[in-house]
Amino acid sequence: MKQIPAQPYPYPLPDRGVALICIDFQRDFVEPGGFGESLGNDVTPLGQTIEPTRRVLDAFRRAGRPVIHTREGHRADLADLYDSKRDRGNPSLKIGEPGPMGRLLVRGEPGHQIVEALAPAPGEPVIDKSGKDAFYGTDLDVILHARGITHLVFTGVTTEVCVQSTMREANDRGYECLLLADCTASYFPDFYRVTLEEITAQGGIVGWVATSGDLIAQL
Ligand code: TIU
Repeated sequence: MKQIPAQPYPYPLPDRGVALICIDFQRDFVEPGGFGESLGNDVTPLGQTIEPTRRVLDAFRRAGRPVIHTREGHRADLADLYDSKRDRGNPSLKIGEPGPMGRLLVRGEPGHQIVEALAPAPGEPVIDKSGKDAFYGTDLDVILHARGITHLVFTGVTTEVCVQSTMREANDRGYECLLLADCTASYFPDFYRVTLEEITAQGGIVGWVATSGDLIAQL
């Protein structure tokens, strides 16, 4: 068992059963013209996570360790879209409406795709989800159990929304969760900072936070 320098104390990294989970690195969140921007956000902070995450992804692949990707989005017929989600905040463009990268947050559209630098490799599961939490309404838990995964290393966007929702749920399901600080970002710098503090407070009540360099050094 290796130890990764982390907050609030070193993260135990076993030789097996550790998966990298890449949350919602989609053009709709990361690039201008997508869902994130339609909600009134400046998307630039999210782009800074791509290069460090690519290095982690490469390290997991080289080490032969499992990688799982998630995407937030809806069926083309929007049958899985709750009215509450569609109408919340009266956005400039609603989910399902045509935008610069196709229909907003709809599966199969250009904006729904994961950015090219972090594109899934053949054999890496991709979890499509309609909510923020990647366990809600998906087979993620079954896939993790089938592969004997007990430890999850989190990267993704945005920190306090889909990453935090999924990490909290994973923690309650008994997974040992590590978030990589330089591989996650928010549209709101304060929310990013406070989410990392929340996760590690109270003795790591949701899990651990480390940097990608410290993890890669041990992979
Ligand atoms: N709006 C926002 O910060 N995030 C989302 O809507 N989805 C994800 O975090 N993936």
